[in-house]
Amino acid sequence: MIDSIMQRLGVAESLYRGGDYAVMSPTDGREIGRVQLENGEQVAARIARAQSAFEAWRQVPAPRRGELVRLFGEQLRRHKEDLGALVTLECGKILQEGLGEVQEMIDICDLAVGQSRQLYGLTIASERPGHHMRESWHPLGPIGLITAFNFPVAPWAWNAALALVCGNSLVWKPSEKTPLCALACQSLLERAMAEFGDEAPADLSQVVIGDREAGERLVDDPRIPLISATGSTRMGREVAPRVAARFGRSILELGGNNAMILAPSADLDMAVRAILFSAVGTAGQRCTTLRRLIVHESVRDEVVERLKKAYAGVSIGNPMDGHLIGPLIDAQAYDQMLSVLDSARQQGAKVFGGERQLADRYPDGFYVSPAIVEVESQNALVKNETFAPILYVLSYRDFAEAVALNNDVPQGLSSCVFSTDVREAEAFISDLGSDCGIANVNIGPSGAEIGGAFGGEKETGGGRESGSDVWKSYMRRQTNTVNYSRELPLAQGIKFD
Ligand code: UN1
Repeated sequence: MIDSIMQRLGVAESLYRGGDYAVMSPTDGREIGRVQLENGEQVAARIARAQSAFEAWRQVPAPRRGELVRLFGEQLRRHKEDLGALVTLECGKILQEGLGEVQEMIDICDLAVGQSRQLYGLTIASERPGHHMRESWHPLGPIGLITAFNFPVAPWAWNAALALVCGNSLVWKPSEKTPLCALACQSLLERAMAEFGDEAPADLSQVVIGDREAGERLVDDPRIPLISATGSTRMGREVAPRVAARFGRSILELGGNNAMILAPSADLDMAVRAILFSAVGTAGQRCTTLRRLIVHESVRDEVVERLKKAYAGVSIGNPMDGHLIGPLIDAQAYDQMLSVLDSARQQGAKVFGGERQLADRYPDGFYVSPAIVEVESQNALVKNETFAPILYVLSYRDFAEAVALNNDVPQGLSSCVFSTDVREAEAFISDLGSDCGIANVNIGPSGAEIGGAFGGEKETGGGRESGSDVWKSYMRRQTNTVNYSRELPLAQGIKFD
């Protein structure tokens, strides 16, 4: 199956069979490819080529650059099924979600095409007669992209589509767990480039398959003015100071510990459906996964009962076969989940679910039933992000206490409230409400649309990707003052003669 998919996506066999680094499918633990890891020298050579590509690409008018992204979007539409299936095979999310991820890529391409005609600045009133002042935006340089296994294609596309229309070249280091998806995206982009013609330089976009050494080389290179990295807070803690040390910029999209406040006035049917999708979808491996349910004490028992029923009915199995929950990425993720659940039990929490599934059928695939963990307080375990389907349940009495619990974690990505009380809903998204980058009302915390800015505060890293005015992050801002008079008045009223 992998060969026919890769063939249709245009990836040469030598790229995914030739190397000595094995790529496993989490669906059954079997090898689906072998790639070659690149060393630091090879990465440095790529960066040099990216620099030349940037110098050519920035000369192409922005709306023309948009045309390349439009063609790329067409390729994605044409190959949505194959790329979605590859995402499923390589990272284990269910096919519906694999396709959804490709849809996010298509959507961001559409947004970027429109944006390519709107890279506009400002005109600003000058204090001096006969002067114009304005602000303009210029291409930035080769952009370094680092992405995680759980969303192997969409976050790259959020960055790439915008960075390309903004006139930049790309060097992408995907997770070592999902290199085949990256090779496939690169191949589709190259097809779009071939259709587009000579204006697109050959090394406009490159993929670095590598490990830590390759990543460090990219992060430390002063020719890369911006690093956009998606991954764990631990990764961000290493990347951010290294980039800052050379005065580079970074966009960081790191860990989340996303909560839902469930108020007594809420539509409970809707809330239970939202919890199910956001807590167990993607087997709990989204950065926006619902990890904490802060439920009013008056509805707690009813909600937990309904959730247990819903959890018991959810089908777990091979993500290609129409189930709702696929496997965890690997044995390490499974061990991590187990050890967290053990600690929770030792601390007196009530644990439901969290057992290995289908071990007979898939001895090397790590399927688990999603877990509900009822805790007394928001302790250290709850404050830590475990990348697995564990939903902690906490209860509250008054709304201010619930908001305080929502905010009392180190991460600040996504959050939501389910309430039909307009005062609570508005308070939650007010200055005094949720401290997260995303705060929703009567919608779960995951599954954001690309039109909004995506990212979060505190240990989530502060970066924003996708929609809104995020394109500005991929450009450099310039303030221009033009004197069209015959005088030379100085600012601040200074006389200098
Ligand atoms: C991630 O898990 O890294 O909001 C990104 C969502 C998706 C993106 C998740 N649009 O869940």
